[in-house]
Amino acid sequence: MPQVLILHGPNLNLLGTREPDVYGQQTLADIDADCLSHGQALGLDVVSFQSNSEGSLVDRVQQAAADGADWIVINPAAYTHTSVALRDALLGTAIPFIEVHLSNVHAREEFRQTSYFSDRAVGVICGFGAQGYRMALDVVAAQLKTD
Ligand code: CA2
Repeated sequence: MPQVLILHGPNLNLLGTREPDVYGQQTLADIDADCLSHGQALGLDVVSFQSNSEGSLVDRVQQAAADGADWIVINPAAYTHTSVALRDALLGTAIPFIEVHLSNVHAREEFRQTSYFSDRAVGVICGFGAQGYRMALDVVAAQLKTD
């Protein structure tokens, strides 16, 4: 079964506890459970990982390459706008990835409109809340069919 790693960046462990108007009411556990079941329905082996630490996210990307992961779906959170290290890790693996954001970053502060990932992502989904992760998995399944 194709392996998909879902990576969540810093502070996303707080989902559902604060700022529900911006990020929705679902917890990260809710989102991960939904991704797991949606992935199963699509024939995908979905594994999720969240960290507040840049180095741990880099390590997890490198591990995904060693494990032979087929796709990565990543919400780098604040690291979207800062992390050359995480970008380099992703490019170093050559695993195709989709960038997801819960909020519409283009309708927010100017600094959120710079991404260290978008130019190398297969695609970017933002503004659809937790639904964005499902959409990303749908794309992965469709792309795998055409491979
Ligand atoms: O919209 C997104 O998904 C973001 O990646 C979320 C990041 C933000 O820095 C990006 O610009 C856009 C922030 C995640 C923080 O999540 C929280 C959730 C609940 C309470 C507090 C923070």
